Amino acid sequence: MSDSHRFVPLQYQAKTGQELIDCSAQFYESMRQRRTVRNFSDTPVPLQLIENAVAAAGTAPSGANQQPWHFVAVSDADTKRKIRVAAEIEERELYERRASDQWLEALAPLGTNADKPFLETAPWLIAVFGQKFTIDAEGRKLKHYYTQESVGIATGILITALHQSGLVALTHTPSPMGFLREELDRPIHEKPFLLLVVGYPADDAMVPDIDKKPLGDILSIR
Ligand code: IYR
Repeated sequence: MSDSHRFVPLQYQAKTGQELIDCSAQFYESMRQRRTVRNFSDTPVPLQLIENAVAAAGTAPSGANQQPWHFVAVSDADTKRKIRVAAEIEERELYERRASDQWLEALAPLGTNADKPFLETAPWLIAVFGQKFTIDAEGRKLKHYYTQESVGIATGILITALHQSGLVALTHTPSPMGFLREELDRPIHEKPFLLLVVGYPADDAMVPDIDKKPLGDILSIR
C-alpha cells in the first residue's frame, strides 16, 4: 500500500447494553430542546465556542473527503450591518413580490417578515459556503463531488454543536444570497449555502408553537 493510501486502526469507543440506550436517549432528549430562535441577546459569545463548533462541523463526512466548505464567522458590527442591509433588500423583494401566496401561507406560522434586526443584535453570524470545485496550484479546476450533501451534513453538525454549547441559532436563508460572497470577499467558486445567526436568546425570546412529526411518520421499519 502506498503512503498516500495509508490506513490506520479505527479508534472506536465501544459502549454496551444499557449505556448505549441511555446515551442515545439522552442525546435525543437534548436535541428535542433545540429551537430555532429569532430573538437574540447582544451578550458577547467567546470566539472559542464558535471555533469549537466550526471544528466539529469540519469533522463531517464529505464526498471523497474533499471537505467542500468554508465558514466565515462575523462579529464585526460594520460587517453585520452591511449584511443586514443587503439581506433586508432581498427579503423585502421576497415578501412583497417574489414569494407565491402558497409560500407565504407556509411561512405564516413562523411569524417572519422582511425585517432582520437579529443580523445586528446577535453577536455572531456564521456564513456557510459550499465549493463546487477548487482551484489547484496550477490554476486547474478540480471538481468536488456531492457538495450540497456534504455542506448540508456539516451544517447539521454545526447547528448541533452550537446547541450542545448552550447557544441558540437561526438557520437563515436570505434569498438570493449572492451578496454574502461579495460582502465577505469569498472567491467566485464558493456559493453561499446559508447564514447561521448565533448567540444567546433574549430574556423574553418567544418561539412559534410548532411540533416535530412523530417518529411513526418519519421512520418505517421493515
Ligand atoms: N428567507 C425568508 C423567508 C423564509 C423562508 C423559509 I422556507 C423559512 O423557513 C423561513 C423564512 C426569511 O428568512 O424570512
